Amino acid sequence: MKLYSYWRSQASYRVRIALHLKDIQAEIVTLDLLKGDQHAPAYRAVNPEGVVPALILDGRVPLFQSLAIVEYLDEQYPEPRLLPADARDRAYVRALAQIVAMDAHPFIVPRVRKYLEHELGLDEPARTKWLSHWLDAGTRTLEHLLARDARTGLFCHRDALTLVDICLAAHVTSAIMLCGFDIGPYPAVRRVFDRCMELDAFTATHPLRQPDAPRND
Ligand SMILES: N[C@@H](CCC(=O)N[C@@H](CS)C(=O)NCC(=O)O)C(=O)O
Repeated sequence: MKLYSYWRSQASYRVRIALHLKDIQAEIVTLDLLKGDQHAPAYRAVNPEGVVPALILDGRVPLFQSLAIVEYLDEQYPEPRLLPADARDRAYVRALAQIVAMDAHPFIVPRVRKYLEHELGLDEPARTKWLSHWLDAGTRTLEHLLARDARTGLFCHRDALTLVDICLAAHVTSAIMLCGFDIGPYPAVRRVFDRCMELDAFTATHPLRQPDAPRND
């Protein structure tokens, strides 16, 4: 199995966490999104959208879109399960996951940041303001939902880790790395994030532990 990834990519981090939770070994192939490796014809042949992650399983058509990949892994490798057994609970977990992955994350990806800079001429402070705004919007919504729902437990949905915790942790990690985001005002989100970060699956696959992460030496 081969995972195309970029160290700081929130979507790649989601898949790395799921692979680790399910004890699946995958070769990590890194692309430099800031240099434009995602646009190289060889990678476009893997994922015509020109984004990571993409997962190659067996030489057949690759899998792409992180939530689709995580759900595929969950179906093929059921333990530990990442979606609840009850249909209504599954819908809730998917809904929270999608608030992060589909409503907040698209605003902060490199191609959008590049467009703001080169096409709209926004300077760095304005771009950081943009990032903070959308990262905050996603976090605030999650906080509201977690605070009001009786199903909130040690994790977002009761006491077992699910897809939404993966999305929450990757989102908060991006927010901290991209704009020093303070999750202090969001106690429910912070509690789940801290709990996730006690687990190997989240720390061993952390962006800063990736082979393409910047080195401090
Ligand atoms: N919804 C997609 C998002 C994929 C995506 O936008 N990935 C970013 C990195 S997190 C990327 O590769 N961006 C390349 C670019 O913006 O040029 C998923 O969840 O897989």
